[in-house]
Amino acid sequence: MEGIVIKSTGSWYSILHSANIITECRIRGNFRMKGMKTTNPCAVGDKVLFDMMPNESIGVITEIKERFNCIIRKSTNLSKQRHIIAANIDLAFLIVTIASPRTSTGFIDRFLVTSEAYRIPVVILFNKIDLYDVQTNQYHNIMKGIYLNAGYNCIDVSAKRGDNIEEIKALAKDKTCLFSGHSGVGKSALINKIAPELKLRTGDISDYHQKGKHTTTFAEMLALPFGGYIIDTPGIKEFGMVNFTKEEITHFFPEMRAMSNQCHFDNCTHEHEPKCAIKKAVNDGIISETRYLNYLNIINGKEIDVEEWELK
Ligand SMILES: Nc1nc2c(ncn2[C@@H]2O[C@H](COP(=O)(O)OP(=O)(O)OP(=O)(O)O)[C@@H](O)[C@H]2O)c(=O)[nH]1
Ligand SMILES: [Mg+2]
Ligand SMILES: [Zn+2]
Repeated sequence: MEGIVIKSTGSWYSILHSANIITECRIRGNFRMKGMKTTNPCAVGDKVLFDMMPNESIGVITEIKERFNCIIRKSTNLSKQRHIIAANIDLAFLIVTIASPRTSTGFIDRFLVTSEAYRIPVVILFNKIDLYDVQTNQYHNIMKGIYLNAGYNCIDVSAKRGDNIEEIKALAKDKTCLFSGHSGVGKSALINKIAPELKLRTGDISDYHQKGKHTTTFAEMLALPFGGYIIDTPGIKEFGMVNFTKEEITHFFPEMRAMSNQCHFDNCTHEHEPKCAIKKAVNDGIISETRYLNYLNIINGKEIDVEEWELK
């Protein structure tokens, strides 16, 4: 039988198959995707084949069908463990908050680079705009400007007030969408605003000040009443990137990709080479310095976040 993984707890997988039936399945202990060292062999969004256990209502996954994409992270840059967040995604929403909690541009850029690598389009949602004061609003405008300039669609939203929810609905309709971001940014709250009938659990106001508090504990794919699916995920503290080469990483910064063939050297890393078009564009204010500094951190395997610096 064939179905799609809509929830995974690590040991059990909920498989949605014909006529909207959900079957709980196990996966064989020795099951491994060829050449993939990940903590989870199978993720939400995977299309799988499974066999029913004789005389039981549970099944066993026998095969994972080829993915058209998936998004993988390491728990930190230094860790070797890789985790597949979700598979077969049409669109990723990265939920960002300026405060409570604060999202750094380093985190955003590691997420964006990874999504570019797997060819997953990203929309950045700046949530909790109802909480902004003059200072956070100023910071937000600079941050949003940086990502608009890099070519990303950015939308200001408020799960509390309902600002721009219709815009998210229009983008999500008939697609499989991922909702990702730190714990407490309001992923589940936004999904509840998009589809109130889902009644997802959200954190208490006091919770999101506590580090490591996770309200959503497992990734889950949810059907939207107007068509399409949203995958709600547990908040991630750090987005460690899997290893890419320096050349690849330039390619995953769209504003650099567009310009890198103008560098003097074909294999320019845009770090110290003369006649570098990227460095010139940063000096001329065409490419954001914050993005460029994050790029340098990524190619040098550093995990420093720009939030201690001024956004440029
Ligand atoms: N003021 C305000 N609060 C919000 C908004 N969106 C979410 N919250 C609050 O932020 C807290 C966290 O929201 P959740 O939806 O549980 O966050 P989450 O991203 O799903 O968190 P995890 O499941 O832990 O990853 C809750 O107390 C929400 O009520 C918003 O737009 N404005
Ligand atoms: Mg949640
Ligand atoms: Zn260069």
